[in-house]
Amino acid sequence: MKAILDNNIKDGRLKTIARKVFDSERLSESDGLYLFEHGSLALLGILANHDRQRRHGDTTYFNRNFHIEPTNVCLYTCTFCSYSRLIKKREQGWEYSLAEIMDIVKKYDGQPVTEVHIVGGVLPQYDVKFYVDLFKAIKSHRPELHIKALTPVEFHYIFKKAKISYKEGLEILAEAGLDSVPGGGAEIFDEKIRSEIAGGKCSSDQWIELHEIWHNMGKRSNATMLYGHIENYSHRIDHMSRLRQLQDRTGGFQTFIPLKFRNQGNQLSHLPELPAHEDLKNYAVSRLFMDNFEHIKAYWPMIGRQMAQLSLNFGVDDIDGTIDDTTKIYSMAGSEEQSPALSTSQLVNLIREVKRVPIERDTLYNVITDFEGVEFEDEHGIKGYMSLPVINN
Ligand code: V47
Ligand code: SF4
Repeated sequence: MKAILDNNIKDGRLKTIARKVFDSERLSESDGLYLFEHGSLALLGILANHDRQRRHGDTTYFNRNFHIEPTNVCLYTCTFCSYSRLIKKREQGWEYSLAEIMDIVKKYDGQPVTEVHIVGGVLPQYDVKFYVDLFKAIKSHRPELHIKALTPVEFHYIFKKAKISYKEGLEILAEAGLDSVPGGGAEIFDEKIRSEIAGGKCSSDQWIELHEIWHNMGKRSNATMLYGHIENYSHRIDHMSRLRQLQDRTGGFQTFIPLKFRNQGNQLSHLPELPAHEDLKNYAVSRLFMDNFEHIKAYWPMIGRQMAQLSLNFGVDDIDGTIDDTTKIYSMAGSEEQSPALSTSQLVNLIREVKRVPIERDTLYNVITDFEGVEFEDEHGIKGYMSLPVINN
C-alpha cells in the first residue's frame, strides 16, 4: 500500500505527508492545512482509513443511550443555534422540573441503556444545587447509569453564580454523580469567529481550562468542533491543535466529534450547508491530525445514517448511540433525522452493511457486547439480525 501510494502521488508534499501517516509520525499544523487544501477525497480516505484500521481493525463502536435536554430557553444567543428560545419568549420552549426529568429517566427502567447525556440551555434556575439534586436523584434511582452531562458553557455560568472556583464546582458535581463531560460548547476556538457565533458564553481558554481541571481529577470527557459556517480551514486546524495540545498534557479526552453546521431555523440560515465530500474530508483530516485521540465519532442524528456509514471509510470508528428520539438540537436545525432513534439491531445492521464489526461499548469504551456472529433480541423485541437481509449477504 505504502509503495503504491508513493508511486502514484504526484504532489511531493502530499507524498511526504502520506509517508508520515504510514510511519505513524505526527502531522504538523501546516500538513493538516495542506491536506484540507490539496488532498483528494480518495487519498484522504485511504490515509484516514489506514490510520483507523491500525487502531481499531474492523470494529465500529456504538452505545445504548438517551438524552435529556432540561430546557431550550437560554440566556445566550449563539447565531448557529436553532433550538434555543430567549427568556422573553420562554412560553415557546420547555423548562423541565427535577421531577419531570426523573420521569424521563424512569421511562428507561428495565431497558439496557448505559448512558444518559444531559445538556441544554443556560438559565438561572438550573444552578449548582439543581444539578447536584438531579445527579443524586438519578444515582439513587439507577446507580449504574453513566451520567455524561453539562459543558463548560454551563459550568462557567453556574460556578460563577455560586461564587465557587471551577475546581470546587467540578468536585461538587463529581461527588453528586457526574461521571463524564460531553464535548459540547467548543464550537470554534478562534476568538474572533467564536465572538461572532457564540459571543458571551465561556471563552475558548475557559473551555480548555475546565476540561483540563476535569481531566486532572482523573475524569474523562469528549471534544467537538462545529464546522461549516463562517470559519475556514485554518480555524479548524487551530481548533484541533488546541485540543491536541491539551490531550498531550492530560490524555483525558476519549473521542473527537466534528459537528456539521446545519442551517435551518437559526440566524445563519443564509449560509449554505457544506456538501457531503467536505464532511468526509473533515472526518479524514480529523482522524489524521488528532493522533492522540483514540476515537473519532460521527454523530448520526446530525448527518443522517447514510453519511454515518460512509464516514466509517474516512477515519470514523464510532457512531454514537440509540438516542431514542430524545434530542431536538439537530432535528430543529434541519437534520434529515427528524425523530432520531435506532434500535440496537438497526445500529448493528447499519454497521454490518458496510462490513464492520459492531461493538456495543459503555461511555468509557469498555466492551459490553461484541456483535461478531452474535444472534440476539433487542430491547424492542426485534429478533436477531441474522434474520435481516443484510446479514444473509
Ligand atoms: O455545542 C448546535 C452543536 C453541540 C447546531 O460528547 C449544532 O458524545 C450543528 O456537543 N448545527 C451540542 N451543530 C451537542 C454535542 C454533542 C453531540 C453528540 C455527542 C456528544 C458527545 C456531544 O451541538 C453544541 C453545538 O456545537 N450545535 N446547533 C447546528 N445548528
Ligand atoms: Fe444556548 Fe447552547 Fe444554544 Fe448557545 S448553543 S444559544 S448556549 S442552547
